[in-house]
Amino acid sequence: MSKSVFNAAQFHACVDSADKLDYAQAEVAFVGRSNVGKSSLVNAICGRRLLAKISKTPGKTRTINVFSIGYGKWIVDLPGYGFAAVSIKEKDNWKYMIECYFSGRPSLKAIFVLVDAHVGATVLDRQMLAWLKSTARPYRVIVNKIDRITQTKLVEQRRSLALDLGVMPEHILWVSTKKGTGIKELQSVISGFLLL
Ligand SMILES: Nc1nc2c(ncn2[C@@H]2O[C@H](COP(=O)(O)OP(=O)(O)O)[C@@H](O)[C@H]2O)c(=O)[nH]1
Ligand SMILES: [Mg+2]
Repeated sequence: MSKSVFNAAQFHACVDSADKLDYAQAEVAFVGRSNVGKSSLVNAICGRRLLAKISKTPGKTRTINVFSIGYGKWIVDLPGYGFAAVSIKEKDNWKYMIECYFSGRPSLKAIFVLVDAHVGATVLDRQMLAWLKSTARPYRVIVNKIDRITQTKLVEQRRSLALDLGVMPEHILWVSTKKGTGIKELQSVISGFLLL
C-alpha cells in the first residue's frame, strides 16, 4: 500500500438507493450517527479536505456516497442514523436503504461502525452492532473525536466504551479525524480489506 493510493481517491457516485450502484470488486462502508464524523473521516483517509461533503447540520447526508480508490475499490459513506428531527417515514426509509445496501452488495468486505468518543455509545449504536453481530459480515468499530476526551479520561473512556459496545478494546480503532490520530492504522486496515 502506498499513501498515493488513498490520495488519488475520487468521487464515484451518489445514489438514493443501493440498487442503483454498479459493480465493485471490493468495498468498505462507514455507518454511524449523524454528525459522528463519517464524511470527515473519508476526507482524512484520502488526505483530501473537500472530497466528501462535511456538514455541521446533522442528518444532511441522506444518500449513499461512493468514493473509489483505484478501479472498483470503494469507500462508501452511508447516511447517518439517530438524527432526532426526522419523521418515522424517513427512519423507515433509512432502514430500508441500509438493509438493501448490506444485503445487496457481495463485494462488501467490511462495515465500520463509527462511535463518538465524547457522546459515547447510543442505543442506536448498540442496535447496529447487535444486528451486525447477528450477520456474518465482518465489522470494526471506530471511535472518533478522541481529541475531545482529556488524556486523563481517555483510558477510562476506552474501557467503558468497549464494555458498553461489547467489543474487546483492542478491536476498536481509536481516531481523531481532526488531529489525524489513528488514520494511518485505519488506512492499513482498509487496504487489507480492499486488497490495495
Ligand atoms: N473535535 C472533533 N470534531 C470532529 C472530528 N471529526 C469530525 N468532527 C466534526 O463533527 C462534525 C460532523 O462531521 P461530519 O463529517 O459531517 O459527520 P457525518 O454526519 O457523520 O458525516 C463536523 O463539524 C466536523 O468538523 C474529530 O475527530 N474531532
Ligand atoms: Mg456526512
